[in-house]
Amino acid sequence: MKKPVRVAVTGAAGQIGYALLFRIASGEMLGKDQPVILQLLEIPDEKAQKALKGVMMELEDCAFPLLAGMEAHSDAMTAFKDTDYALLVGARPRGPGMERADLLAANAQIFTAQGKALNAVASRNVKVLVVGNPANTNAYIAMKSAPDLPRKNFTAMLRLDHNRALSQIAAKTGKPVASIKQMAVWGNHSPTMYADYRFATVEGAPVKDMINDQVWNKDVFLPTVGKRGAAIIEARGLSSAASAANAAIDHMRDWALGTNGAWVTMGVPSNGEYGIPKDVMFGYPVTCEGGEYKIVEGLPIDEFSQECINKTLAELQGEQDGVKHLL
Ligand code: NAX
Repeated sequence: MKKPVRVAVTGAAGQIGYALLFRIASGEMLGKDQPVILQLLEIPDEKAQKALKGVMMELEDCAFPLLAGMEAHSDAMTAFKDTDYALLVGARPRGPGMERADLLAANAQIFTAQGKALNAVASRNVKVLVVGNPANTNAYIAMKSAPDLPRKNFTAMLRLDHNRALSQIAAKTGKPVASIKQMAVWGNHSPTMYADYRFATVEGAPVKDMINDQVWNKDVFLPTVGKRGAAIIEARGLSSAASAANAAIDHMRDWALGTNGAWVTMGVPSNGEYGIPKDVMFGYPVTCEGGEYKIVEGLPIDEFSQECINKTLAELQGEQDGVKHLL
């Protein structure tokens, strides 16, 4: 059996946490031969800490053979100690009457503190995934607050958008979702994201030839993927949780264990690829190998795609500008 690794999860008593922790503990994220120690962070609030204890009781009751330890924390400085993986799920939701600037500022406070804590106490190789919204900007803030850790350790979750795009293409083409390769999602985890199936194939055949309908792309596909989160809230009365947790598992598993050449989407700090300014936390198609991701480079960007990329980039830069004074 391998040596246990430490996995920190914030917002552990929330609804995504509830869909996530059991799958991490069962080995679905890091492999069925990898024991894990869960380091769970919740706000100090008595109700949240009590709810966290309840989740931990259930985790105990699963008697997971891979769960080598479990801790409850209310301080990031202890929760992130020596952690190898950090899934930052907890964030401040938009309250009634809250302006966008207030939301950005409230989250900037959380992710500055958590970035600093990671910088101070986490493993130097920690892999960080930010799920809490606005995910890209929160990941950017955490990265900027952790100057002693490599920038590439910080990522944001675009995988739910990627998976949503795959399932829409599967439905449209009538092909199994597993047969669709080379999907890409560019930009921000928001309705401005650009899901791009121009390079996608099914059993080697180009998806765009199978669909060949730019009106469907623009008027149906992109809005369906972009507004899927709102559609789930409308239908379920609650925001996506199981699918978000599933995407977080996919993201971390692929980053840690590799994709065997397959493309997945991750929000990662730009090094200037595709003209995106350095450090912008941008959704890119990537492949993963040996615990490292690599942006797929050299893809042609046509006029429509460039417009979409410019729009999502402008939104991200607006968010980034909104928190600049707080960093
Ligand atoms: P919940 O409100 O159910 O749970 C969030 C939990 O985080 C709460 O228990 C809260 O006490 C805790 N929390 C808040 N601030 C914290 C802090 N500073 N440290 C530790 N814990 C803290 O929300 P849930 O549905 O689980 O969603 C969590 C976040 O994921 C939200 O920000 C949500 O917007 C975001 N999402 C991101 C997605 C993505 O694709 N990137 C998709 C799903 C989801 O909407």
